[in-house]
Amino acid sequence: MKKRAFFSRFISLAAAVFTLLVSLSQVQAAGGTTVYLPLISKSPTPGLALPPADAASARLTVPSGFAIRYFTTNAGARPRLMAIGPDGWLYVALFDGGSIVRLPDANHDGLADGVQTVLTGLTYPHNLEWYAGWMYVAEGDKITRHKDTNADGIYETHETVTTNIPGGGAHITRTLHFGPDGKLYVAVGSTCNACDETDPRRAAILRFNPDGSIPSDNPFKNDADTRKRPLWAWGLRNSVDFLWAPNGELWADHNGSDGMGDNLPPEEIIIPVQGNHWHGWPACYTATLGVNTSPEVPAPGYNLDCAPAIPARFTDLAHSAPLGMQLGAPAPFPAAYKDDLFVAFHGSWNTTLANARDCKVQRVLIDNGQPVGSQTFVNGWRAAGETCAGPNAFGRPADVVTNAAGEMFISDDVSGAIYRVIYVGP
Ligand SMILES: [Ca+2]
Ligand SMILES: [Ca+2]
Ligand SMILES: [Ca+2]
Repeated sequence: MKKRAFFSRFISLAAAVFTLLVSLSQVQAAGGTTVYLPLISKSPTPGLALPPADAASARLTVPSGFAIRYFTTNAGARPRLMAIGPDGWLYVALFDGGSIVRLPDANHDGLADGVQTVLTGLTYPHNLEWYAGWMYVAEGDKITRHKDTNADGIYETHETVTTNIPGGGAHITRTLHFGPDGKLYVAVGSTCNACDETDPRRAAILRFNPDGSIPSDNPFKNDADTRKRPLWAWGLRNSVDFLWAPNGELWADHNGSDGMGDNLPPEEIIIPVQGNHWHGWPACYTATLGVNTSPEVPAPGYNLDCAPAIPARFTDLAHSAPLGMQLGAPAPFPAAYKDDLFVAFHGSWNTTLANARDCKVQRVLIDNGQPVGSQTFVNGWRAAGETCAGPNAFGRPADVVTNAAGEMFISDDVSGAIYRVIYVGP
């Protein structure tokens, strides 16, 4: 399920359980046991708890009125994409740890109470999402789903959804999300920097039924090559994250090719993905920086007609490396942020220092449902005189999510930290 759908569902849930909170709290006090309360602040009007200043707040910059702190300094081995669970708590995929962890904040002090492992034995889990009572996990070469059958918080029932996902190659992360059509979409990056792929599932977004079967309206559902049957959209070199905009469009980001210098191609931040269409890579790219309305142009060494390629609608500087995305940040974030897109930029590793791209969280301003510009939201991980891959980096953002209470979480797949950003006032 899409993150935003969780929010609207959680808002209803939060309202429904609000009157139960007092009795739940009493149960917790009397029994001395851990009760996972819904995520509603206990702090005085109306703000969320702000922990004391720490190394993260000393180092990282946020816009005026916001504050950032560690939520945890160590979530585990290589945290990547995150999701807010049906219980309201933050869940994180540990790519190198092979596990999913939960970080509750039951005492609402703005700090994770601990790191609870809820699922282990996974192979390169990169993200997770709930659908119809199952936690779906995108592993390196398959999609699996898991259930907490006895409601103890541990996911002990496991099923393989599909193995029709290629593993390995230059891009080894896989990302899944459920669309508003109830279908399971899976992004698979390219095997290479720039090449003509032989496996139709590479540099593509695939589409399955929730049980892993092929939807009857997939464009290649009867193809003799069974690998091609889940193919939905292609020409996407490495769409590390994607989501659905309120107008129903599928928006994917995409990490552009290397080897074209520091400034080409612009990173495609919002690609309005269309099923049964090509999106340019490797032969074409979107050349405009920022808001784009032009067709794609040929990449060096190619002279294909780029007119059929679906261009990006919004781009940012080459080598920014957009990863996880979040659309929307509810109050107490100011209303101006409500509809905006937040993107974790991993930053550059192979640019010249003069053109080093910061590892940061970027805010793409959305007006009337469309991107109109972008600005830095959180920055400061990169060390002076280095790229983001340098040895002195403070870390490197991999994903950003917000919950219904207006808390933003940022995962850091280098330091292992999770940060929390809240709005504290003008
Ligand atoms: Ca806490
Ligand atoms: Ca269980
Ligand atoms: Ca493109």
